[in-house]
Amino acid sequence: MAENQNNKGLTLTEKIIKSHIVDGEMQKGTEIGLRIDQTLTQDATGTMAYLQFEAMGVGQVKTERSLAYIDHNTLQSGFENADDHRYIGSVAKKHGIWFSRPGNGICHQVHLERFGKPGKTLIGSDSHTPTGGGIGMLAMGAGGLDVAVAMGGGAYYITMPKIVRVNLVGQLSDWVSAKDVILKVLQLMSVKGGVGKVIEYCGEGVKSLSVPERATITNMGAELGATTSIFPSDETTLQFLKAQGREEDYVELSADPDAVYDEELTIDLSSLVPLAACPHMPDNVKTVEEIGAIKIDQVCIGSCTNSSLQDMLKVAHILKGRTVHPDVSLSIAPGSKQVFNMLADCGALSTLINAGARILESACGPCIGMGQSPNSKGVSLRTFNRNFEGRSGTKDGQIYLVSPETAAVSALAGVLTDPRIAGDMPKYVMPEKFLINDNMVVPPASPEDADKVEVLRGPNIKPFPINVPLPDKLSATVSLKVGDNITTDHIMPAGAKILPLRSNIPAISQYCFTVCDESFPKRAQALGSSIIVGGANYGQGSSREHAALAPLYLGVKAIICKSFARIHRQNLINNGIIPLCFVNEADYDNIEQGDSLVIANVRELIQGGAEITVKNATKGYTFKTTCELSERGKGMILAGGLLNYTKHNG
Ligand code: MIC
Ligand code: SF4
Repeated sequence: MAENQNNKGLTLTEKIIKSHIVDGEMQKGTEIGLRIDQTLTQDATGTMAYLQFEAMGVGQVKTERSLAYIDHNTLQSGFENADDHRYIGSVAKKHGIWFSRPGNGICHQVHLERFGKPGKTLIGSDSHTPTGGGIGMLAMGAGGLDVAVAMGGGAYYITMPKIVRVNLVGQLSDWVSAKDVILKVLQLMSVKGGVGKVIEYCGEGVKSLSVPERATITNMGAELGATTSIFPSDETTLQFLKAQGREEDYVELSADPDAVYDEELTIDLSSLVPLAACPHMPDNVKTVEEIGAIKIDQVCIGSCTNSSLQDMLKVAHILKGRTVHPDVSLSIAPGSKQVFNMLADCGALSTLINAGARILESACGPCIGMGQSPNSKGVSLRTFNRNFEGRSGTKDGQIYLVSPETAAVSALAGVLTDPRIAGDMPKYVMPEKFLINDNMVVPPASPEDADKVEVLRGPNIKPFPINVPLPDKLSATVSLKVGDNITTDHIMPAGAKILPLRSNIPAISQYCFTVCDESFPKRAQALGSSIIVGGANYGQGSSREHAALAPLYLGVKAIICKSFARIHRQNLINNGIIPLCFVNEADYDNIEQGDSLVIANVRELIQGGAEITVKNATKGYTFKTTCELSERGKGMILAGGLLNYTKHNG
């Protein structure tokens, strides 16, 4: 193993990779294939993942445990979402997948509580799958097709990451919490600072953080663009597993003392203060004090980042005996049925209701624009992880990402408030045992009975587009030019109106890029074959494959940009859309929408792996691009995507 020839110790990430590697070598920057122990899907990406899984013709899943969660599209304002839930429930039953029913909670929260295991690998068709890093898993977000392949027993491919050691020292002060830690990391590293890296948390400070607090940090590590984030599995992990009645899942895990890291960062927890990510990027971080007492219209508490029992108990204690400010609408969504039930049993739910909180079901809800959109220009404080423009459902909504403490204290004050002014931090006691009842997780049929299970498809479920092999020459017009940090929420917006179309690519594609340019879908379709030009970190954010499938349906053949976000780039490759990067970033400035671009011998150039010359036929000049691909990646682009590739390569 190249990186450790001197018998140097291993990082925790390397240890888990070493025990799961099935293809390639642990050499930084090269592609490696990992055996995947567990998979998860959610409903907004799940229908596509299962349609793709069905298309692969695999019978029973080959993983140790696969789960299908329903948590995103829970607002049923038409038949579509309910049909999708039914489809996922039936397909799960047939193929050996456990089904977490609507109402059971947000996939990442439930998975942490009930199924995550230290030392295991997990991929999920959701970018916040790294939540599992809080319990010492190597947990990564992936496209639905990658999850389908893993369910079928195939390896999951990543670039062997660089590993960053974040050394935590000291201890958090009262009113400062895990959310402030990850906001600090985002401020230091930015939304593209984690690309190609795993963030490993170490040091004395780790001990003071509970598993749900660690999970808040690894969850929002997705916003760094990181492959994943991970904490060691220690005494605290054991306590958590014991409380969940799962101590048999415990293994102690940590990095070797002499492990070698690529980068190091120290954060003194004692020096942290309450922070907030200002509109419209999770790395636009300032101290709450610095932002000042801006008037707020809404507060939302929940999401996979901050919806644990610990978060909810804190909030209940802060709100106890008080009333939410008259100008503020406060909504609270407990992260799981377990959390909800326990809040009810201990009386904290009554405290929240009494204070005027609008209690929502255990689901993603407002985080994905499924209701609770703020008023126009409304200022909304949210304990969530993303504040991209328009994601809340209100285009001019001003979303600030904060901790539960800041959210609760501000909800009472009516203005953004540094919670440290609220006096002593109310004390809450975490129970030793959680309430365990997995009655909302439906087991799959036995393999013998699988044939008898009928897969129920509603009329909303349409076949997904499959690309064709790459031709020798590519001639296409630039249908759109966008700037830096384009998110998948720009490419394929979500929200209550559009999400029900997740199983219907022809219909959902009519919303593709409409946040940036209303006329894009019609124009791209009319062109028949086109190219999108982007800036740096193109495709950051969600794992949604729809951000590749909709452009594919509209005839997009290639993206040329300054750099890509990891999961989106893989989704493009999986669907045979060529991901090209400018060699000279200055060439970005010369291209305009409407320019006609030509790549002669594109197949040969992709195969050869050298620089790819693009001719701008409209302006009469050429420029160079790169398309760094593994042999497997090249195969996928040439074949027109992963499904075609596997058909021909077994
Ligand atoms: C998100 O937070 O953006 C989502 C919705 O959970 C997505 C998945 C999706 O688009 O369905 C994610 O993070 O991958
Ligand atoms: Fe759901 Fe929001 Fe978490 Fe995505 S970030 S999984 S939408 S709660």
